[in-house]
Formats: sequence, C-alpha cells, structure tokens
Amino acid sequence: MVTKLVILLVVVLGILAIAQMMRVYELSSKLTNKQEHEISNRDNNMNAKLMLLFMIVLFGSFIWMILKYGWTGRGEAAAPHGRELDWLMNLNLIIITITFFLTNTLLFFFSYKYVKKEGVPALYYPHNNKLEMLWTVVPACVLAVIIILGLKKWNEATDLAKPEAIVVELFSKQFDWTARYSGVNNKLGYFDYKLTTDNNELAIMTTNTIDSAIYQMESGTTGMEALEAKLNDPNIVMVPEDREKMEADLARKERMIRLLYQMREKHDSELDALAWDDIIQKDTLYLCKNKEYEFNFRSKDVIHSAYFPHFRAQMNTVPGLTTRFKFTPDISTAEMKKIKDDENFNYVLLCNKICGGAHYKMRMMVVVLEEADYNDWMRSKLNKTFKDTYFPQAAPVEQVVEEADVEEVEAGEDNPENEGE
Ligand SMILES: [Cu+2]
Repeated sequence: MVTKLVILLVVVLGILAIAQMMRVYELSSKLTNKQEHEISNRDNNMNAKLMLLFMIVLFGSFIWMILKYGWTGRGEAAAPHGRELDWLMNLNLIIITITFFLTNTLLFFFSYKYVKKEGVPALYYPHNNKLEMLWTVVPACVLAVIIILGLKKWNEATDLAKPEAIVVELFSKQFDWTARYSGVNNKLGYFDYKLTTDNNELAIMTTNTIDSAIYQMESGTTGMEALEAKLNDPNIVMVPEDREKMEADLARKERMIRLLYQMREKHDSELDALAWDDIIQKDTLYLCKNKEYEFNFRSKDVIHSAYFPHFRAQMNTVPGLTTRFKFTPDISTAEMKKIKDDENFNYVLLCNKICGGAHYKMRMMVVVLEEADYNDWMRSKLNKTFKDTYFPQAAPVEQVVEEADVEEVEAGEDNPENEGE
C-alpha cells in the first residue's frame, strides 16, 4: 500500500516537473524572441540523427533476440502435421522479417537522409500510379499465397480422421480438463447437457442417466416437488423477490422435465453400450505414439481453447457445439526428454483463452507412450469405465458389457418416475 502511494506520488511529481520545464522553455523562447513553431536546423539535425540511432537500436535488439532465443523458440514439433505447420510458420516469419527490415529502413533512413536543409525546397509529389499498383499487387499476391497454404493445412487438421483413429473427447470447464476415451468399441457415448448430475459430470446419455436426471429434477432436494412444497407451505414466509425467483426456477424445471421425458422416449437403449465402456480420465492425458487421434471438444460454461503447443494444435471449445481436430503424436515423451536433454520435460495441454480468474491453472499433462506401454495403461483402465464409476459396485470387467443391457431394462422398469409417461 505504501509502495503504491510512493509510486503514485513520484508519477504526479514527474508530470508536474515536466510541465514546469516546458513552461521554462516557453518563457526562455520568448526572452530570445524565438517563435515556438520555428524549429532550428540544429534541432532538425538532432532529430534526424536520433531517427537513425533508433533504427540501429531496433534492428540490433531484434537480431540479438533471435540469436539469444532462437529463430522462433518453438522447439521441435512432436507430430508430422506440426512439422508441416512449422514450415508454413517459417515462411510467414521470413516474409514478415523481410518486410520489417524493408519498411523500417525506408521510414527511419529517409527521415535521416531527407532532413530539412537550408535552401532546398520540399518536392511536391502527390501521386504515382505505378507505385500504388506495386504496393497493392505485391502484398495481395503474397497474402493470397499465405492464406491459401494456411487454409489447406487447416482443412487437413480439421478433416475427418481415419476410421481407425482413436476417438478422445476433451471436456473443458472452469477450470480444468477431463478426457473421455471411447473405450473398447471406439465410439463415444452420446451426451446432453440436461443430464448433468453430481455423478455424471460429462452429462453422458444412457437409459439410466436419463432416469436419474428425471428423478433428481422431480424428487431431489432442490427438485420440483420440494420447490412446490415450499411455495405452498402457509408456514413459510418469503419476501416477494425470493418467491418470484423460486417460481421462475420451478418454471424452468418444468420445461426441462418435459424435454427430459421426450429424451427418455426417443432414447434407444441399444446406444447405452457405447457410453458404459467410455473411460473418464483427469489430470493426465495418455496418448499412443504413431496412432492417429481424433479429439472432440466440448465446453460446459464459457469458450476455452485447447492448445497443444508441442503438437502445434489449437481449437476453441464452445458451449453447445462440438469442435474437432486430429493429429498423430510421433515422438514419445521419453524420446522428447532426450531430444531436449531435460528429465523434467512433459507435453502439456493448456487453455489458451482467458476464461476466468483461475484460467492459468487450466492445464493437463500429456504423456505419449510407446504402444506396449500404452496398451498396458489402457488395460489397467478397463475396469474403471464410466459404468464402474457410475455404479461403484459394478460387476467384474468381463461381465460389464453383457450385463449392461439387462440392468438398464430393470432400472427402467423399477423406476417409479417412468409411470408418468
Ligand atoms: Cu479455459
């Protein structure tokens, strides 16, 4: 607090000092009978030299940064498409660097060279068609090349993956990532945000999760029945605003429950098997070297951006819209540790969109394993599927898939919520 006050004081005093100095300068000009708008040759020459000095310092620091931090500081890409993107990025940077040197040289060197000289009148040069043509057509052509190449790469990255590609969903919310592997059948189960409950954070759709969502909406502690009871209880006194809020909440829940019943009616229980074998993974995303991955992105709240810097991939995650890209990691984490000569190196998935207060925490470690290790890891996860986490007392792994259908039918019949349909 004290430091901030001192800084503020220094800034205010500094501004006052500059104002006083300008006043002194004005008064002294008056004393020497010099008009303010008259700039002396000495001042002009001084400014011309400063322009040249600025150019030299600017170029010098640019070159120094490249020598110190490398051409781009990106390091080696860990996927084939990443290396192609690097090529495109380098092309862009070369063009930008040439333009940077060219335009800044013209700007600062000309300011130096064409400084006002005694007896030399300024040249009136209002227009030149050839020049206009040149600096319109050349940048347009260069930009067209960059944009066409970039669009081509973008289309490749977001195009449909091969049928054998491994499908992984990345679910983003403030402030973490959750991965969902598509399990043995390599198909992700369906989802719908209305099914979000405490033990179904990803809102995955099965007969059972729909029933459970309906039950919670109707009979849960904040469900419709509880709300109605409170609103109709003559012993509870509420201020009008609270009552309005509660009524609005009840109306919203009534709309939701209608949609849930529609969902329940349309839902095909054959699809449940797709969802039950999905594997939900937090903290670390394991990938298999040389296998193509199709990532599907979802967001629960705001727009996030999934950024894999080492694989040169980034995609916004948008509430209500599934986005997608694919890549094939081809350097394992162990190999990259050797390449970088850094035992602590790890690939990472970051959020690259300022999405709220704890945005900086929104990261997930990414580990690329050799195929054998990856298969071992996957095997260890096969008895921790969505079904196992949803029903903690689930049957052993072999029985899970066969029993899934039976249990759901039973659950559906037993659930009193379905009688109302
Ligand atoms: Cu975020």
